[in-house]
Amino acid sequence: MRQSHQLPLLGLLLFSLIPRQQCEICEVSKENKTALKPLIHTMINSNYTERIHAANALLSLRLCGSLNQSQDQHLTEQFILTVNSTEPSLTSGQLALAILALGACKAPDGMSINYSELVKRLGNKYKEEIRNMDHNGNPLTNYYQLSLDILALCLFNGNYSITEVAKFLNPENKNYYFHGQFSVDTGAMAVLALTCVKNKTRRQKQIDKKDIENINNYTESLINKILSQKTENGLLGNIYSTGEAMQALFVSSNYYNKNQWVCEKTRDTVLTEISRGAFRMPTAAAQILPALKGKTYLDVNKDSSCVYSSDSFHPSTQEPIVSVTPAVSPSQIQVNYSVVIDKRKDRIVVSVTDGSVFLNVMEQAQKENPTLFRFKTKETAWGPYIISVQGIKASTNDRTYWELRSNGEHLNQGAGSYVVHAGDDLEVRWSTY
Ligand code: CBY
Repeated sequence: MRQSHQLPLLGLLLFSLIPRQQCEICEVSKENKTALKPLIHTMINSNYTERIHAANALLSLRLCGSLNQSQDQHLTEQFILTVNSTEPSLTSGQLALAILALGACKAPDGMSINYSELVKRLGNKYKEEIRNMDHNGNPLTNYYQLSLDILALCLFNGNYSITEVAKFLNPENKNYYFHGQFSVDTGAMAVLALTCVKNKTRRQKQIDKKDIENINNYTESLINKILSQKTENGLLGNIYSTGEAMQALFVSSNYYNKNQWVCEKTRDTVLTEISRGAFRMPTAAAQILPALKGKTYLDVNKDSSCVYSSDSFHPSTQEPIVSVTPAVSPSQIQVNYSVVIDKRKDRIVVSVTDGSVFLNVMEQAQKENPTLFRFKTKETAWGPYIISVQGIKASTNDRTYWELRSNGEHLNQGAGSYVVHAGDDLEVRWSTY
């Protein structure tokens, strides 16, 4: 054989010898892309109670190239202003998400963002989390946010100790569990953080081998825990943890076998849930979209040019995600509502309009008996969070909270989203996680 003929063959041989990471990414096909439009529409057109709560949506939209250039510019500029003005009161995870959103990609006219200043501030907030860990074994917020911090510090060259990461993100730590149940959302975010740290250490020389070994073992164990929460229809944990769990699985395909996860099954169940309206909440939409577009938070890169969409979404031209309810006056339904503290149960039957959410029931009960049913909320990216009932306040340090239950079951939605049904037995229960 002449040399010129041998060359392509040699190339092919060499290529087949390169150890490839078999990347399991089951992006939604071109034909199915319209199925994702309601998600994008929800994120762009939602009214966020505080602009910082749009961080997740901005990150997702920019990462997926779902905005056109002027929308990107407008939203990003507004967001910079918000971050700068509210920074002292942001939690570490909120700031980390904001940095990821702003630095998701590089806008053409390079809006001036002082990353190093923001990253320095994040480093300080992260240190406070660690200080609290050392103090009572819990971070100031939670492990989901701690992982977001490490991820942002890793992607944006901030300061963190690899040994500390390897110490805290041990999968046996209680902070991965709520009521003894592994939190898939938390595990997924930790896998993304650990993967970033591991990829980065490959390029550094003086790294303790033991740390790398721990990081590898932890990633493998977390992936197993995530896969053990796979449901029959392919969801990972529940519908709201599936998106980020998919991202974790995308970046860790070396840690599981092909037969352990059929990505297409998960994707198809998610697509069905989109059409049923499960992602009406903008943060829910934001957390599922990247995986459906084959993206992960590790694709955040402030030096890589943004990709823009030619579609433009305007409130007036797009169909709303929720089917419009008929214009007949809604009927009243009755539900049972109780506040449970240990063995004590204060119960009331309230009447609310059909289609009401858990929060409306709590408001009605409070109106009828403020002594027993008074409560306070705080706004979060997932809607209202119940911080206190009868003056008893949830505490991160004590791992206590007000748990929402319906008909004896733990709810997968917050008070502002869960739609109640006639005859429901609703409960807020003083719980320890
Ligand atoms: N985000 C965070 O800091 C939140 C991290 C998170 C793991 C989050 C879920 C996952 C995510 N993708 O964002 C989380 N929940 C946490 C850490 C917590 C704890 C908050 C306190 C703390 N230490 O920071 C706590 C107390 C265990 C908790 N969640 C409680 C609740 C209940 C809230 C009830 C109330 N008092 O208002 C509730 C409603 C469960 C219940 N039945 O009581 C709850 N969480 C739910 C349902 C959820 C899901 C929301 C889904 C939805 N459609 O509304 C969730 C996505 C989420 C938000 N919690 Co928590 C988990 C899921 O079901 N997949 C970072 C920040 C920057 O945004």
